[in-house]
Amino acid sequence: MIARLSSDLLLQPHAIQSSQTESEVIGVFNPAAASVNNDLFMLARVAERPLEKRLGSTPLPRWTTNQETTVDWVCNDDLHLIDARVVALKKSGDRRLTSISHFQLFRKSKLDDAAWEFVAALLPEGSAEEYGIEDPRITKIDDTYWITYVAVSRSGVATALMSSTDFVTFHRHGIIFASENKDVVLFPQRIAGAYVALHRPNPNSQFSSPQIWIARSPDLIHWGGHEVVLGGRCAWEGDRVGSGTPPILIDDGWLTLYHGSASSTTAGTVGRYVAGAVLLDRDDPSRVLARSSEPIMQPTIDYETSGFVPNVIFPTAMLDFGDDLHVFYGAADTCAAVTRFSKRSVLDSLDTKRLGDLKP
Ligand code: MAN
Repeated sequence: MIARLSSDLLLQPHAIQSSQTESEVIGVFNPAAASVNNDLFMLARVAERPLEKRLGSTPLPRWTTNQETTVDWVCNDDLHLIDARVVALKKSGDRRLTSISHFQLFRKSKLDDAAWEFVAALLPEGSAEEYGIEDPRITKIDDTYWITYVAVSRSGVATALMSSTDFVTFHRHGIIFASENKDVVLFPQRIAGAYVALHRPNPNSQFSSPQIWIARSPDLIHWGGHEVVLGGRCAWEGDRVGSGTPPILIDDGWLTLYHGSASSTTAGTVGRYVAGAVLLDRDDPSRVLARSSEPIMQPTIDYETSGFVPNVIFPTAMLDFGDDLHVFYGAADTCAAVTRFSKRSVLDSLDTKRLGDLKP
């Protein structure tokens, strides 16, 4: 771990308005962030669950085409609890989420210490977003803010794209990486003439450690040129890895944070999520120049160690303030928080001998 210069809680569920009268907000977390002139914008995932309780049954929410949630009540005997987030239906084996997420946009001036103010809610749309939208990441390319996000439905977990030039109007561009694929982050400029993304094609390949891949596109919609970039071979990233923060270009190359999780040793719980850093070659970002051998950030503060999913640090944005980096992240799938690191300390922590770890 490296020293944090500061850590601040930004948003907590009790202060967030639910999108539905009959739901309660249980999390506001995994926030995308962007610096726009004198303002900071944060687009956070808001998770809600139905307020109504019925003895012996579990409410499983989903969006309808009428832009509201409906609830499927399933008898507890017909379910397996996977963890706090997910259940499996015994009959079909299909999985469902116990909460449903949408996005809320917040704004704050950089010039004063005022609180984050609510701007707008963005709700799921269409059947590919039936079980909600999750984990947005923002990358500015030329004059447009591109937002990759996870779309969850009965067809699985896919990544969709939306864009905005003003944070007032948002355009949806549909699915860009089909199920199972999430944790997609875009580079802020074309490299060798192509748009570039890091993505995570499947949670656990049966042939390898979990992996982060790279892809290229002529238009941000059609993706190809896929290559593996890194695998998670250490215990702290041995169960899952996924890109976290859209890469930033610094003197040494592309710097990006990713999350890694360890397998859980207790049934019904989620393994611990921590953050690692990786430096990629400026001209060929499929080349790892250095990366963390140990996590740079682990859950230690109470709002990171306890919450809806305890012991989760999920980095989703990194803003470059010269000597300092501000890392925005979800804490315990409950709150949005920010930590400040010195850029030097992150770079000094990277292991130049640890590359992609792709060999068997
Ligand atoms: C998955 C997703 C994330 C969540 C982490 C930790 O990767 O559901 O949104 O933050 O797990 O629970």
